Amino acid sequence: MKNSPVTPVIAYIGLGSNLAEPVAQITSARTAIAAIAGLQELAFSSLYHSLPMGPQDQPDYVNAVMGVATELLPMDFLRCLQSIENDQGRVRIGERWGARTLDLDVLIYGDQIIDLPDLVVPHRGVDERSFVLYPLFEIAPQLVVPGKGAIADLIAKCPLSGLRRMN
Ligand code: A4P
Ligand code: MG
Repeated sequence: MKNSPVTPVIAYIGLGSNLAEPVAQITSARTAIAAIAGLQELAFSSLYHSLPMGPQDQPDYVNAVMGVATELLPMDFLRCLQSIENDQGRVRIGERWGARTLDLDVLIYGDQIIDLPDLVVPHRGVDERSFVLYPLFEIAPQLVVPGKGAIADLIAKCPLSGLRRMN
């Protein structure tokens, strides 16, 4: 019997970095993500300079959002992204929202709402963080965020809070 073909799901990944040359971190993460088997890059936003959310005694961030089509199941998708974080020197020192070389968040996975101990999708705060919403809107202006509403409506309520497009 033949395996039935898997229908790819459109997913969005949030990329963030504020240590060890953030622009280079984001650029090499993009290359590593695009090389994952069973995944294809569809879109990549501009890079954005953002002020830190959380502890203020840390450098400013560079953020971006990538759109992909993927055949990976949600937990496999998360594990692949975490191994890229680890490859790029991510150290988890326990401080919530502390500085990091690379953070990769599963923002959206198709129209799914996932609430597992290790994976919550849409990602918490996706509807109120300027450094997520503006790059997401740039590459997917018609998107409806599952359970949250049209991105155009979400962005209308979200101040830039110091966010600046870099390129
Ligand atoms: N996890 C659950 N759902 C997800 C998901 N959708 N995507 C779990 C990725 N991970 C998810 O993450 C902690 C745990 O979340 C993981 O074990 C995973 O199973 P982490 O990457 O180890 O830690 P974290 O990123 O510090 O925690 P958290 O609460 O996810 O933080 P956020 O929401 O990622 O925020 N300021 C600016 N300007 N720009 C930023 O990008 N990022 C953060 C981190 C703080 N301040 C920032 C930025
Ligand atoms: Mg995170």
